[in-house]
Amino acid sequence: MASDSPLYIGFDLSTQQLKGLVVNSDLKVIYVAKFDFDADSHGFPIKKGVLNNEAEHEVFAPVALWLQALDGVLESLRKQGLDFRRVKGISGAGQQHGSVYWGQDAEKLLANLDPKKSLEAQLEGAFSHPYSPNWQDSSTQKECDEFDAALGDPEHLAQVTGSKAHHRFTGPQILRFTRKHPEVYQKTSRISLVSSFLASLFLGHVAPFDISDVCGMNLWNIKKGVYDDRLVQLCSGVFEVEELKRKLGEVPEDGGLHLGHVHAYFVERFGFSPDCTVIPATGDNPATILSLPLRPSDAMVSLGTSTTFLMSTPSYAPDPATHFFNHPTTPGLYMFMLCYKNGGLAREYVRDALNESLKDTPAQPWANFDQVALQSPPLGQRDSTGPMKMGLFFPRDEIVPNIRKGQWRFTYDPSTGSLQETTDGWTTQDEARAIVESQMISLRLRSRELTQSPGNGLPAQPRRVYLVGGGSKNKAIAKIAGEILGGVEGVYQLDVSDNACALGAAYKAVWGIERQPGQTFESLVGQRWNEDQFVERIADGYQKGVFEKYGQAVEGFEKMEQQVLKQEAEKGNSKK
Ligand code: XUL
Repeated sequence: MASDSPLYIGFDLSTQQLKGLVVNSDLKVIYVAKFDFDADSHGFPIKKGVLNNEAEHEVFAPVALWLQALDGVLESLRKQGLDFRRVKGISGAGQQHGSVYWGQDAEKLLANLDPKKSLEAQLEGAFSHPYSPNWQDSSTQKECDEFDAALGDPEHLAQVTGSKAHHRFTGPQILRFTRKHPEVYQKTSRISLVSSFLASLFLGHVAPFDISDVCGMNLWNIKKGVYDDRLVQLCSGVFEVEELKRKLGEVPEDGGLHLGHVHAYFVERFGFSPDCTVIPATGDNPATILSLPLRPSDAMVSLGTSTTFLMSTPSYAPDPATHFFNHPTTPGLYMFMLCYKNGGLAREYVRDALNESLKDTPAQPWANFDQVALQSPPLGQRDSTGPMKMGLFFPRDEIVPNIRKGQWRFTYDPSTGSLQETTDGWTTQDEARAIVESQMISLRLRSRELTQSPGNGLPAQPRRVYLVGGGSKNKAIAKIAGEILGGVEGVYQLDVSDNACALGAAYKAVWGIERQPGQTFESLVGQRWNEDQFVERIADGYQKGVFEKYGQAVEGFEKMEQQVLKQEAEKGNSKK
């Protein structure tokens, strides 16, 4: 490619770092720069990127830290030799739900940025509040109860906004803010999400919310495409509704909209071209589904400390246990998300118990786990009509379903539908397979209404299953994922290390600038994406017979969850 060909930057402002990733029009990564908040920042007493006030269950991040990080990432790209003149578009991915409170002088300070100074040196005074509540915050139980009640119950709130009330969601956070800091709230001129905050810095004025990220607030009526007046009324607390509406601002529908050119600050300080255009930054999860041309009916499973499941789908079928967001680029599509609290840790506990029972400390701790999981028959069934073993394994409180931490083991007889809570016959060996099955069956149960038959008389299932994150390297997990979730084209590992969000953001910038009129993201990225470079087929998906057997197990699993939830409620262990 010519040395003056266009480049695009995708930023990823996440919990523990800011990353800037530069791609060309062919989607090839040219530069990556990182600023690790704990390791590279100075002046902030943070741990893992955040501060805690345990007494009130608050988790929050200093906004000035992010300014320092952006100064750092841009400097690092300059040092690596990036010719900023070639950058035609900028977009970003922000950790979802966090909010930034701008003060009365914000617009003036943003408009008059001085290229001789760093962003941190001149924008500290732009905020009415120095901190941004973080998605790990859980201080808003009271406000969540009010949000859930506002439309009748959690089901109705989920119908309208795509999710029931969650501690981290921005609406309940803002309501608590009006109560805890009423004077500061009044002095707040605008409220940004982390994503729109990032876009604001480049634009030199406060950017609107992104059409997908706005769905993480419990305020946006997804079907109507407007704020829900009843929820904005609740969220404004004792203050005027119109005042809050002004602080929130408009929400443009087009995820590829040209918000404006970069501010002169970036032109003069770094040598950006004056016509470099800012495209709306979105949330980190919506950006993740843009890291490849994910088609409706493809599923992405992120196997990290917690499990996240993402799908692009034309169906809108909200439920209090799941999330729906507007798709970040494609009107008429939605992003479906399951966000578990448990995942990797639960698998590690079983792995360690297994190695201990085998009196083995293998150099590769997963080797025995994989071997045992693969040797065990599906659902621990000794013969095709025997009882199925299944369980729930939650070392942490879980939200899908909403239940305290704990372990429950059952056997299920699919021929009679009978379910029995018992540890009889369970061995540590059985658990290696059972833990992975439990996680995958839960995903299948909750996504089954969204999948379609791929034709040829095959049952409804995803077209492809993409695995990302640490657990995707594990062969046994990939194989069991394929057996349970299906996937006519197979199970793939998406190998973009931990760059998925930043890549998705960079691709969004490419699409925003280079799309033909009416051209979708999927079409543009689909034409340019080099599959061999990023994905590898690592396991079979749909296998006739096994998939259907797990279909029976899904029925038993659903019953098992209901029974456990009922038992816990009766014991008074129900969890908010
Ligand atoms: C999603 C969520 C997290 C954050 C940070 O609802 O809270 O995934 O987006 O990554």
